[in-house]
Amino acid sequence: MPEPVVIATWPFGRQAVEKALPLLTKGESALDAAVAGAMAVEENVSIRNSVGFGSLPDRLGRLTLDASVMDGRTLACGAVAAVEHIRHPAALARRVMEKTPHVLLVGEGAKWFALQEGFPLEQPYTLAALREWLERHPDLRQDKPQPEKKSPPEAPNPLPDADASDPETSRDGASDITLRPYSHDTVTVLALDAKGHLGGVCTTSGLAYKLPGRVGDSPIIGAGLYVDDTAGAAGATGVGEEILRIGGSLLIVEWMRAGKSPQQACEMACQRVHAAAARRGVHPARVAFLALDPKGNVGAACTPKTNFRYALGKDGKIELLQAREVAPQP
Ligand code: SD4
Repeated sequence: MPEPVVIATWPFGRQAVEKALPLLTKGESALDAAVAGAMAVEENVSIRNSVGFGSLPDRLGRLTLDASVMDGRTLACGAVAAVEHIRHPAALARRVMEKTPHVLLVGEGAKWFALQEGFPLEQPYTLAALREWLERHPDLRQDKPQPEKKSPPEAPNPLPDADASDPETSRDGASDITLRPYSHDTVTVLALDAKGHLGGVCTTSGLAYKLPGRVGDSPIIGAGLYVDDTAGAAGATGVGEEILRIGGSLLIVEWMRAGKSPQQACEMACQRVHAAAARRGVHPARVAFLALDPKGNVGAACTPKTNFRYALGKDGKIELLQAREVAPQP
């Protein structure tokens, strides 16, 4: 049987790994360990750039959360999107998986279900997060790009972070959405347990300053997360629109099923993101992928300038590793 392994996105994912690894070592299931790890990160309101309560709200100041869970043994999965006032969307997603015949509940319906299940409604805002939200608000920034006068008028600009002085976000060849370091908001946790089963969780507050109602990849099974004992587990972080466009996590799992290593599969997914951006004539956005195969091999890759780091727990040790940046093929 394989040694337990757990990986989680971003340096704050270390908290998830610190929680999950001892549970795996004690023989708990991959799904239980991954959910416990994700909840430890959701719990921490001081990680403003992370997930859950205390993170940066949407354009109008509402904090809405998304999460998904998947069990590699059975392909059982559950998710919630755009849910407010629930501290642990990962636990709620698991409850959707276990207690309903559905996969995804959204908004008020997800909140109603949470109440039925005994989850308390809580106040998700911290003063520190609200202060930062106001200071960095893209609609209030002095240097924000001035809209060109065009007719007919364009749809509301979905660029939360456009910056006229940044060649990547200036109008010429801009990414659709560019993430600033402070708007990283997702922990994806993938675990392999001592019985050889895989489990995964993805939980997020989405992009800071997102348009109200916007949902990214994280609660979409196959985009932000996919887990199958017979092939591997994959998860994503970064600009969800790019991950959704290519069905990132399922794609990686299917490449592993076809014989690619987790590392090769993550790099191929980055190339797919580049190809999709090239077809729209834009710079590739910042995205990152993590993968874990049923033998415990790990892969991680990201698009340029993403500076993606992840936490790995294995053999009783926890490390923070830098993922390989994949440039577009000429
Ligand atoms: C989303 N993928 O909602 C998430 C955000 C994220 O680092 O991962 N930020 O698009």
